[in-house]
Amino acid sequence: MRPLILHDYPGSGNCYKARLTAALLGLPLERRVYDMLGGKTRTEDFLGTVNNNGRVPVLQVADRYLPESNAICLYLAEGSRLIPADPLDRADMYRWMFFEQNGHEPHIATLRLWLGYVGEANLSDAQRAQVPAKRHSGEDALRVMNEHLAARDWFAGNALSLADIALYAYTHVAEEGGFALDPYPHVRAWLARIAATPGYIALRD
Ligand SMILES: N[C@@H](CCC(=O)N[C@@H](CS)C(=O)NCC(=O)O)C(=O)O
Repeated sequence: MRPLILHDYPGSGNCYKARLTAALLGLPLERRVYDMLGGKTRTEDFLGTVNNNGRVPVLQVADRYLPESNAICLYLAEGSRLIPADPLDRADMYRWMFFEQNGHEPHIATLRLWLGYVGEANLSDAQRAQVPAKRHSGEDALRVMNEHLAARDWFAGNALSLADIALYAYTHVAEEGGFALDPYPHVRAWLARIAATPGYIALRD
């Protein structure tokens, strides 16, 4: 495989998805770290070369740049055990990856960023007004996950897949956004299963 460069921010769960996928598959990644909170993913150079959407992660393969965490994971894991062979299981994996981007990350990751990194005192009035709705939607996502995991160990098929990696990234640090995980025992057991997987790396490794 050609050298893989990850344009990265260490505290980002989206970037961590790519690092965790690569680690579980034993793929070497070269990291280029940006001071995201200092605006370094919004410079003219970054926007013109790496991602005109101003965000990380971006995977660079030779002179091509691939943004979007879940697309990066799919590229890294192509043909591997992290993508179910059965078409319906594979579709189920996509389903949870889409859920993660649509029904989980916008609430749980955003509250983690606002409350854990930016700080409540520094939020704009518009951001502060959105906190209760994001709290409600994030708790609903955790409920949906907990119910799904009541009868199974993994989100899709019967082994760890990219669906688990995508959902793990911000669930395991949801408490940094003020989400208590106590009411979700099946989610907590699943988090422990992932952390015990050979090759696992922590977010801040
Ligand atoms: N849907 C994208 C979201 C990427 C994203 O929001 N990245 C954040 C870090 S987690 C970022 O780079 N923010 C910088 C900014 O908005 O200026 C993905 O899954 O990769």
